Amino acid sequence: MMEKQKIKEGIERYLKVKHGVKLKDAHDYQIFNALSLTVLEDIIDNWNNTTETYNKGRRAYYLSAEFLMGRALGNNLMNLGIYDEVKEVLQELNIDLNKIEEIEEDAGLGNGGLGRLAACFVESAATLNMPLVGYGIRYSNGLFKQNIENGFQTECEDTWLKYGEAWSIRKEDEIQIIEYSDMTVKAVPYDVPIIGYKTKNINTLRLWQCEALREFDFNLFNNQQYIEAVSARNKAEDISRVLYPNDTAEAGKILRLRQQYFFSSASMKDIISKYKANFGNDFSQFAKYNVAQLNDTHPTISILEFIRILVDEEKVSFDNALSIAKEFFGYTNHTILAEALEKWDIRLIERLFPRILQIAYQVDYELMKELRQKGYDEGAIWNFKIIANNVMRMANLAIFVGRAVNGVAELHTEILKKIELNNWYKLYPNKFQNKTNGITPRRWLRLCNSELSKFITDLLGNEDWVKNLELLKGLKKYKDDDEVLKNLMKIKHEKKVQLASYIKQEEGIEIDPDSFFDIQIKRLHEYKRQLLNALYILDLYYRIKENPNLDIPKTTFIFGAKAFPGYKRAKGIVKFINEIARLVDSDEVVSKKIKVVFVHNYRVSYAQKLFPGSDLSKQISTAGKEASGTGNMKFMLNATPTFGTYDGANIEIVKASGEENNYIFGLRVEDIEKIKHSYNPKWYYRENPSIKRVVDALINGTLNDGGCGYFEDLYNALLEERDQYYVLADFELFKKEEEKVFKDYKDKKKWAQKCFANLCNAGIFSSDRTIKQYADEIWDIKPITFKDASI
Ligand code: 26Q
Repeated sequence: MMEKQKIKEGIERYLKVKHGVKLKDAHDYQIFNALSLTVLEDIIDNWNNTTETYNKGRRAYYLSAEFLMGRALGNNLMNLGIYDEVKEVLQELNIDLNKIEEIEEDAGLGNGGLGRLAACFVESAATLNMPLVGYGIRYSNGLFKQNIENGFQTECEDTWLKYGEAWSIRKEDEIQIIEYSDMTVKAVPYDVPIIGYKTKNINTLRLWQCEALREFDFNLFNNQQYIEAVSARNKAEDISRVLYPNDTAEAGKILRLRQQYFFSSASMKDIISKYKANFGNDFSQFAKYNVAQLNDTHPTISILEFIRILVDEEKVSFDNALSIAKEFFGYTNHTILAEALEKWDIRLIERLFPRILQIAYQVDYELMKELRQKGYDEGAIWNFKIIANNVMRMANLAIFVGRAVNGVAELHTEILKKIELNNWYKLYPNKFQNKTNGITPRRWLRLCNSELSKFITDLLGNEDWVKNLELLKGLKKYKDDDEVLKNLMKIKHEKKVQLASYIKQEEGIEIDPDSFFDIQIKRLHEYKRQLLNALYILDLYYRIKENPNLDIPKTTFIFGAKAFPGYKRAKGIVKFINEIARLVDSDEVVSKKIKVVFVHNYRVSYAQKLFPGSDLSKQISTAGKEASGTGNMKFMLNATPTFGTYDGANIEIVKASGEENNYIFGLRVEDIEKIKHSYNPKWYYRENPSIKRVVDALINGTLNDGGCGYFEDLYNALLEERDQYYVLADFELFKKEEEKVFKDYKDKKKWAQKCFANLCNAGIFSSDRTIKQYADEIWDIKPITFKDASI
């Protein structure tokens, strides 16, 4: 534990040496930096000891193109158990810790669920003392910043490093050299400490930054060819310059492929060189000490790079290299759609790294050999092939080589086994596993909702639940206790007041904390069906106009979502929601009953304010499309019922907390399976006047997209393109279910009990549970602390 005096001295010292200022003249960002460095300094010994200890035993690596970390300071102080001390020290210096936390830029190095999952996983692994190292890319620009202008989404770059970044250490002496056929670059590791909750172990997230071998070409510069002189440097820096802002596979961008190879190659070289340093050149022991998890197919080229290094540089035979790889890699799938699986044009691969393509052919040959031996005919083999139709199918590579293949929720894994990857499942039934996602209770409850955390701790008598979330079950005995339920709802109200004031500050919009907060926050996608929610709200608008006394609680509908900049239809939906917001506001009667807010630039730090201040969690994806969802778990953990389809982890949420405490509606996977060939949205449009009214609003001038064609496109998506996501088919069911919500909400006690039941049963969605399952069932790693080891 750090003493207060030490913290104070540290801040003053770092203000002096890093910023050249005295405390009284320091800006908030300088105080942020100085405080962060003070804490970092204090943990370095533990960090190095942890690394040394992990180096000696079996370790797992989490390879991920994305780590959506959000802010570090608050979480680190809390996990170290010094949050209150630091708060007091700053108070004595007349500084508000909260303000210092708020100036930290989010590390937005991810798109959404997959990236945030990686962040939760490394935190859980640290908390559990699990020897797990994260490997990723240090993008100089994270996911774009979103603005809303006149209802339209606009984007600009996310320069999160602009004030420097306090929480990582550049490891100049552990640079790796990465070779493409047309360029050679440096991969510079930046190590981020991953601080677990109340443990001395400090884990590592190693992010690679791409740099040129040389700063500039001196001769060109002397010739006054200034642009040419730095062009190689720029080309190198381009590789880790920006995170691609799409969260589904988008066809062949060469720079994206360079990025994938860049961090895959750097990570493989790093792992192999550490192995050699610790255990020598005998690779027969490699898989005993190392296991790597591929977070989707984005790092899958690691498999080929690994084999290449072993064969070409370490003189291991190809057969041996392949069998080591088969023990070394595991693969997690996060997508259901077959067409979203990553494929790379082999001409691109050949152009950038021809040797990798040769290796891929060799691996493919081994696969075919095995299939032929097992009696598969050539037609069947075609579907398994790694290289076919001039593309490399990354999932096939990952499944063939992987020691395990896992989905991220029960339904998702079932769909993989029965449908999408059925051919593979029949070939390797034992490879397939389920690992239902989880979230870290530290960030998603203890940090973002200290009020609810205190309530829990007071009832349970201690804070053990933070590390053992199943202990929340112990709250169940209070499920009928009026006092407890009242306190829970008091806290919820307090968090809604805080959220309302944040929204006022960020959006300039006033919302009523006494209204019902109905929230949908996630990436914008057609399959997630923000459009269904929006059409419902528009219908509600018409119904209130018809009947100003419509019996509903005053409701605030909140949306937060970034649309991929090139995804026109998603951007149309953003505009549509904002136009509905405007329409509602412009009506004196309706605006007394409902309000629509689209918060801009939804991100981790915003999420930490939204989940605690929610009354209803909207999870309304087309059944079978959402692999898991993790936002749904964050609502649940903050005592908020789910309003959702029977999809992804919603199913497990409802199983854990009871159908009666949530709102499940809509077509299920098997219903959709039955109607998919005969589905006719025009029938719904003709037969249901409410549907007709809201769909027509898209084209009859009620709502205006400024003539850009967005709304007509949405209209066509629903009626002319056969409503791929069954929006109209689920409309009436949605409406009935929301009516049920409004009715139930009237009974305050019963509502509180639903909230409470969700909290009590959220334990299984801790990412600690998920990580333990990966550790036991795939990685075969065990917790280890450095005091146990001889160092
Ligand atoms: C691939 C190739 C080229 C360009 C981009 C991509 C790409 C990038 C990001 C493809 C997919 C992603 C991200 C996917 C994602 O976030 N999936 C979500 O993963 C969560 C964690 O498992 C699940 O809870 C969500 O259901 C799933 O949608």
